[in-house]
This record gives sequence, structure tokens and C-alpha cells, in this order.
Amino acid sequence: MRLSEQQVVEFERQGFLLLPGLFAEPEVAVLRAELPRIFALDRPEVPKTATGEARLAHRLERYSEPFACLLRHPRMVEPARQLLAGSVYSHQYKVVTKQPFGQLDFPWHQDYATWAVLDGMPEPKAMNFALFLDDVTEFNGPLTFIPGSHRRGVEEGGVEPLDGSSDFHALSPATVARLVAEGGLVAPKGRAGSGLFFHGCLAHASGPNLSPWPRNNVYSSLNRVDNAIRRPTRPEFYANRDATPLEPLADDCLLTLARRGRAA
Ligand SMILES: O=C(O)CCC(=O)C(=O)O
Repeated sequence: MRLSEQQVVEFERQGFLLLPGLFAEPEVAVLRAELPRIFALDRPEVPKTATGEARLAHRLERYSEPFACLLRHPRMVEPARQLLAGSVYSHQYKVVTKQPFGQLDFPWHQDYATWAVLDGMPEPKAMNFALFLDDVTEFNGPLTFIPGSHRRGVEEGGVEPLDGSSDFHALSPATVARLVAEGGLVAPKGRAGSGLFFHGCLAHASGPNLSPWPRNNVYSSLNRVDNAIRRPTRPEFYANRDATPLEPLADDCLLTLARRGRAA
């Protein structure tokens, strides 16, 4: 799958690109059906908060066939190669869950700043792909971006703890206020199956889920193979040491799994 020139320009200008309907409902359903089993797992890749809530499940390809398929899906890997101009591997691969009425939020940060400081990623030649597994609305804790903030590079901040996750590089309120004065705020929303590419330096945050509906997003953080991390300090499921390029599978790989599930 190739992005149009206009889509590439939009990504470069805004730092993100929303693709509504990138995946069809049967493809999303086969992934969503895995979530209750995944979040019940007792594994280091599925850390819990102090109150026992799950925020994240990492390296999904190790224990879920549908998510192993998504990791190499051409609708994710090929645009990432195009936007980053080279072969890519997945530095992090995770689901972020926001349960109905859940309190978990993500303070303002830039992912690349964390990858640079804690993992030794040399340059911001890395980005995220997010796939909405549920409809994302203004009510269920959508990702919120400062458009254009990626163009400023790494902003000042500090490493802070995040309950139920690893430490991360947070932005100060003064920095966020300055960036918002320049770029404003936007929260891309859409139906389940929408895809969202966003630059590793894009400032983002998300609030708690106020609604009675879940919000599960799956993220693959794609890094250029020649930009592999040099000084990891975190467990490998936060900072993949294996920079083998992702080779795309067939476009119908998830549909094949969905059909197999229906036949069983
Ligand atoms: O899914 C979310 O609400 C935020 C996730 C996020 O910001 C991150 O993983 O860096």
C-alpha cells in the first residue's frame, strides 16, 4: 500500500495522518476478541498499576496469532517504510487499554525523547502506527496531539515514573503551553479500524475514559533499521534489541484468520 503525495505532505506538515477505515470490521474483530485473554495473562509484558489495573500489554506477537499477523501487515509496514524512507522494525508493540470509566491517563510527552534518553535511539527516524480497536470519541480518552510540534525536535522535559508502565520523558506545562500557542490541539477520532500514523517527536497526551465504552488502541512504534537503539536501559519488551526488518505478509492475512475462526 502506498500513500499519496498529498498524504505524505500532510504527515510532514502536521506530524500525523489519520486513515479512516484502514481495516475492515472482521479484521478488527479478530484482534479485539483476543483482548480479554491477553489482559488476564500473568506475564512481565502485561504490567499492572499499583491498584492492579492493566494499562498496557507488550510484544503481542509472542502470545497472539492475530497480533503477530498485524505486526507484519502491509497496510502498516509499507506506509511506515515510505514515510521513514527505509526498512523498519518494531521498537515497541503494545495495546493501550482504557476501560469504561477508567482513570488511567498519559501526561504530555514525545515518544522519541523517551526512546533517545532511555534506549539510546540515535535520531528521530521513528514513528508510531496506531490502530483503533474500538470507536474513538471525545468521551473515551482519545489521543490528543499538538499539530506541527514534531518539527521542533526534542523539547525540554524530564524522566518521570508512570504507574503501570516504564518511566517516560514528560514535557513541562510551560513547554506544552508554548507548543499549543503555536499549533493548537487536535484529537483525531474515528470508527474502529481507523489507522493513525504519527511522528516520534509529536507532542501528545490522553485523558481518562469518561464513557461507558472501552477504548483499546494497538501501537507499533516503527524505527528505521539503520537507527537501531544503542544503549537500552529498559526490559526488551519496552526497547526491542532485534532490528530485523519487518517483511509484510499478504494483505488478507487477518481476514484469513477471521474466516478460519468462523469455520472452527
Ligand atoms: O493510548 C493512549 O492514550 C496514549 C498512549 C501513549 O501516549 C504512548 O504509548 O506513548
